[in-house]
Amino acid sequence: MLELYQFELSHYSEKVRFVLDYKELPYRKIEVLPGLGQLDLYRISGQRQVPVLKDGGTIIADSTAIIQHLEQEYSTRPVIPTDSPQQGLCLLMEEWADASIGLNARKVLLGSLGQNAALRQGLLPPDTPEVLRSLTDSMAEFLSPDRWGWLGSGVGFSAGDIDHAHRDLRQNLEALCLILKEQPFLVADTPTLADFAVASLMMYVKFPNHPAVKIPEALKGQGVQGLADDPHFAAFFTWRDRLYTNYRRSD
Ligand SMILES: N[C@@H](CCC(=O)N[C@@H](CS)C(=O)NCC(=O)O)C(=O)O
Repeated sequence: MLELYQFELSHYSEKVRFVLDYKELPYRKIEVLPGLGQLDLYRISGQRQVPVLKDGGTIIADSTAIIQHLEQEYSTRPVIPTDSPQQGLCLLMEEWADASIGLNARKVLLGSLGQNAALRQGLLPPDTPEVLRSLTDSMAEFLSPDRWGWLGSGVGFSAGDIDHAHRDLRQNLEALCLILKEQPFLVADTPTLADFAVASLMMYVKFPNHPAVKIPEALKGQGVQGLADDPHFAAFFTWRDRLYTNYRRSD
């Protein structure tokens, strides 16, 4: 059986899980322990990031490489169109989702931890003692991005980086809403890798409320203030949630 080394909370792992589900391929998830578990991952894959797929004797790191492998080896329900312009658009969008949405989403999530107690608490490991939980809340002010300015660019992200990421994501969400107003999916009449990449990489902007995503209940439906709750982007999140309902499998 296929084995996926992953973090449940990783949006790049989510992209692979979404495609595995769409292709109806059974797989076993192996949750990697941040830190120590990544040493084992390094031993098997030569690098320390998730996701990594083990398919028999083949080990593949990187979500894009994994999905290309799946597309080659398992032809049912292809996710990369064969028609040239659509294929080009699909591959471009996937790369844009990985490089732009994925990184900006990480920044805005970090930036909103200071303001959103539900996000902050949901992201703590479930076994965090109560005393540490309340300490995290009383330190919340210090998590606010404008407190980080003095830390410089070497530590976390500066408040300016976070504002910039926010602006980029607003523009991305506007563009996505415009495309999806006219068509059911981003590049074709059926879902493609572009849809799964964009939907998954937006995970940190608004966490999906779907049973297949095994994240703390407190996180489900929560998101980044000013993006997740902006009515202008409701159409995008409704589309994303429908993609989950139709194609993500609960087990
Ligand atoms: N380009 C990679 C990015 C993977 C990535 O950033 N993984 C993160 C989790 S979302 C990770 O493993 N972080 C741990 C680390 O860098 O040590 C892909 O598409 O798979």
